[in-house]
Amino acid sequence: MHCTRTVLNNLLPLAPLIPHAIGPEKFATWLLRSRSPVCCTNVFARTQLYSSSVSAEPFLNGTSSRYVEEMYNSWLKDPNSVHVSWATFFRNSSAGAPPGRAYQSPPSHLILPRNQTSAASLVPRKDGLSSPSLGEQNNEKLIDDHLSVQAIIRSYQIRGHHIAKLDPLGISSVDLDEKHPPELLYNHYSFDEADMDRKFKLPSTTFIGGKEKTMTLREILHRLETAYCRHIGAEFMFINSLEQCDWIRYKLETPGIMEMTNDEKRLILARLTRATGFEAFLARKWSSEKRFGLEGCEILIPAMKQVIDKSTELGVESVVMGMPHRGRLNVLANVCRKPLEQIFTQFAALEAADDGSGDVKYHLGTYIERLNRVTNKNIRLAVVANPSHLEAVDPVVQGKTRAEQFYRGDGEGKKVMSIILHGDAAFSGQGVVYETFHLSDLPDYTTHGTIHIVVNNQVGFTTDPRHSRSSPYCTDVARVVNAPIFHVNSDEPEAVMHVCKIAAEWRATFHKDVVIDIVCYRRNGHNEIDEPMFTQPLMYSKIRNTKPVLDKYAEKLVEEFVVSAEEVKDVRDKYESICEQSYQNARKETHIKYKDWLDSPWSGFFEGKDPLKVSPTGVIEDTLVHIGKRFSSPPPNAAGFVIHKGLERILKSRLEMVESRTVDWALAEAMAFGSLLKEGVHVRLSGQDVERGTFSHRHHVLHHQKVDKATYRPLCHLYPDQGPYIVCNSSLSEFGVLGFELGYSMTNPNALVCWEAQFGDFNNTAQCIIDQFISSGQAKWVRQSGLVMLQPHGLEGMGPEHSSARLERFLQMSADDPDYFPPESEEFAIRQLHDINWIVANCSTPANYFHILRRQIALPFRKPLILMTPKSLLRHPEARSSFDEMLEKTEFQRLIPENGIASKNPDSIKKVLFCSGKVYYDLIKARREGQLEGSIAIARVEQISPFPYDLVKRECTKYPNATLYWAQEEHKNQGSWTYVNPRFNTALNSTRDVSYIGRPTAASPATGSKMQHLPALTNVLEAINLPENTMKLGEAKDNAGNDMLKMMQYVFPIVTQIQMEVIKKYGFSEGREGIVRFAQLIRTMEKDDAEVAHLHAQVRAHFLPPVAISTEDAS
Ligand SMILES: Cc1ncc(C[n+]2csc(CCOP(=O)(O)OP(=O)(O)O)c2C)c(N)n1
Ligand SMILES: [Mg+2]
Repeated sequence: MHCTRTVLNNLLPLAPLIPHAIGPEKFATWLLRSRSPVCCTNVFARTQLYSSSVSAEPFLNGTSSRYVEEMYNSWLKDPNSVHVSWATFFRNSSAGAPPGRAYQSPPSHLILPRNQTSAASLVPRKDGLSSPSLGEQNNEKLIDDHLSVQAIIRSYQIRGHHIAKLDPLGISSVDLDEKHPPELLYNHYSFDEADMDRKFKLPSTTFIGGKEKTMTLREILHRLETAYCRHIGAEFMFINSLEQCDWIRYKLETPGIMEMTNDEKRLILARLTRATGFEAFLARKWSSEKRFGLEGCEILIPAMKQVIDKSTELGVESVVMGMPHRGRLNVLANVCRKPLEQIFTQFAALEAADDGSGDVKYHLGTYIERLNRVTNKNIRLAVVANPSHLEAVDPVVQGKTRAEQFYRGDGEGKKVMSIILHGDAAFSGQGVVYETFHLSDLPDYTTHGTIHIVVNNQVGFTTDPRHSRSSPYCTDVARVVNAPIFHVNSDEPEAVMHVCKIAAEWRATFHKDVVIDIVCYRRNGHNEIDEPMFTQPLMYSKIRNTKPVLDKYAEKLVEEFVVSAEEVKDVRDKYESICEQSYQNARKETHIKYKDWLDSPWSGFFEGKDPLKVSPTGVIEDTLVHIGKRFSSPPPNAAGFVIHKGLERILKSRLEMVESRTVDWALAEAMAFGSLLKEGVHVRLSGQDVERGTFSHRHHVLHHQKVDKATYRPLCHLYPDQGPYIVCNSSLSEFGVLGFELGYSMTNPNALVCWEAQFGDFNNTAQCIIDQFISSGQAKWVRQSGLVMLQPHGLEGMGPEHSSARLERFLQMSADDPDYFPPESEEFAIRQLHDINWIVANCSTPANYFHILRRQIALPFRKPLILMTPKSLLRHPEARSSFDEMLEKTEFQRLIPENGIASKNPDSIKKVLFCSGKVYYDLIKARREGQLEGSIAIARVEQISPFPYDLVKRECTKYPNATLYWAQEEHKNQGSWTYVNPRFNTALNSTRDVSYIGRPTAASPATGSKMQHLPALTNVLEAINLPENTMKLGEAKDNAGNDMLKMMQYVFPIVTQIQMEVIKKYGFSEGREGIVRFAQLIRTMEKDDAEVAHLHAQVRAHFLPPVAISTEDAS
């Protein structure tokens, strides 16, 4: 490359001098104008320049330098690979030939290598005969001109969009750049007026000629302008596929390709009339209501209809759409054909006939099945309900689309497709757009191409594009996935229809994303009651003087004699009377029905079901054994499948567990999935690294150690007629992927759809999906979802960011009333679940995990499940369950009561500790170590929300003499405490108090170091002992049996000395446990910290020699 540059640099002074007097101007335009006498002077000047010595090699200008570079590289590899004239040139140039001397014309009788055409032969003579050998000068110009024609064509294909007339207002630059790209300027090339009528052979990279192979330069430029610089600006030359580039070039360049029949034009007019009439009608009837109207982009409606018509014609049967506020009602009315009555009742402030809190009208979804009149085919149209949060619906739409494709067996996306609409500011501003694009080509997430339509009104609320994005176009984000982008002027309806047609065909052909950027304007303020002149005065002065597109287009068609003025009026009047009739009907309505706005109806799912009956979740032992064995085995009949040694051990220990009728966490999960698959339920598990499991515990995909990409998924091979199992590692996105899985879960209730966070902490980057969709979706949109969020949670000294799934946030968003104890009955649990917005749980046993997963499907309705899942418990020897806890007649335990020694003699129990999740194992260990099993009862609240009031009350009642505690490992302002505290009071009718045991409040979820983590945990555990069970120092022995008092005597002077600095800092107490922990800590301290090293030396000298304290706990 260095060499290439050197050669090129040598040659740069040789580039032709430019007649600057003409000023920057489009090349084509200039050439066309250059016939005038004024331009002749300049042409003359150029001609003179050609004869000067410095321009002896004029083909070496900036535009062709890349071409030259490629040729040079190619020549370096093989001198015969380039034309002999180039070979001579490079040879001479490399040998140091002075400027102007490097090029020598080849002998005319030269036999050319295969596939190589003489440049001279490309240029037909003016008389139409092929050109004979030209003289040396002519040859030079020939090459130059040939390169120039190629370069011009390519420049228009690449950069023509920059000067296309895209803005209907004609005031701003859609790509934020006023400049004309130099390669589209006349002075970039070496032609003059005399060349304009010369004919050139067209290269294979263009279709502008149609059937013609040669064309005059004038016509070439004209056709390029028509294809690339009128009202469509196409960006596609970055796509890494010649086939795809050619496909687009063909669709844009072929002469006459944009022509439309009169019928097609009339259809556009009719659709525009409806789009315009709808907004006008709403504006008249409800002038002060916000509706985020489409005025200024009414063409969106015919555009969407065109996409749908074409796609239906190409085989699509179902379209899932997502869109923001702008024009939403119009889309529902005129694209989906939602009954106008239902839309109009939304303006009437009526009471709702069904449950839920509802949403503003421009957020609601819909689902319609209807006949497409153009294609005469049935089509389903769904618009997914969405919150205010712009673009958040994008991944949800994709997940829903993917699921529909899955259930229809539409593996290539031929029958189901998605269309997503965007605003210009949101499209470039919101990161989830990027996250969604990155799902577009992943095997388990692709929807096989989405059509994105941007309503680019060149403003976002009050902010100009120049202040809202750094990229030239608002659509640049789509370039990352090689999606072609078509910018189009909204006031040119036929151009818009043309790109819509191309987009639909592109998707059907390549099954990849495509973007239509409708460059339009916003006739009103951000909404109808907003004043735009405050902030965009010039733009809005222009808008005031801009005719609506309907008027412009109608005038055009009248002029073309396609329609008469009377017909235009007639169509308008007709639509007006349709609206009026629906308005009158709507006025008779007394209620609105949220169900009318459901985007994903589950027909047949609820019918005939007892809403208070849960199917059993226990299974027969044979099922457990069968699944367990399959899950523990390499592929059957595949002896050659080489498994990693470590995995062999894991499989072996799994099998041993099955044989001993026990399960650990991973096995329980596999059994839950497997048993649902057996019942024909589809199971999908998605998230970062879920196939193996972040903690290397799951291993749902076994990898052949010798054959690349050869894998085996045991859970896909359990039963011949089982439900499909999908486990898929996702892109590194939470917002996008969680949204996707939510959408997936909405499509069919007979699927267990699980998303697993890498660590629970990371769910916060998906907070929008959690807040706007998962916790509130049913209330706002009567839409249910049984999505499971698996979230590794627990403070294990791994630092602040791998510790807490922020249980407290989920609990705070739970909608159960802390002051209401529902009536106790057989149906207590199911009624609670029925009424809650989601379930929040933190299971402590594999069996309970098994049951709660299965219960998701056993419920007669669907609720999201937010599950804190363990990390250390995945391998904890005590975190095991027996098959007995999973068999028929067993079920999910909302609360696991104390069932050890303490439960046998409840009256003598002094303390009852309630807890949830992993801390249970720390508590029982401390209780065991303190030999307190007979005096402390420990109960586990497994389902935290909805709160098991009945079971908590029962457990407390059982221990009338005990003090009640809530123990948690999370800090006091985190975890469950603030949620459970008032609910305990309600459960106990405020007759008994519940005290808190745990860490103090903190800003960060967990400490950054193990050194601080362990003592803090110790504090939690110590609280069990205090106050009644504090050991006397004199009685205490450490693990090695050393007398603690003696130890204290050794250590005390130092302890006193360092107490302020360290002990207090790390929260040690002087109890036995505290001393032991302190000693352990000292042993594990980093010695390279000066303060610690000093401390270490002192303590070691006085304290450690006589005692041997187990460090087991500190590991
Ligand atoms: C995530 C998010 N941030 C901010 C807003 C507030 N907001 C509503 S509309 C809007 C402007 C959107 O501009 P654009 O995407 O160009 O759409 P337009 O309204 O112009 O159609 C803003 C900032 C929002 N709804 N969502
Ligand atoms: Mg906008």
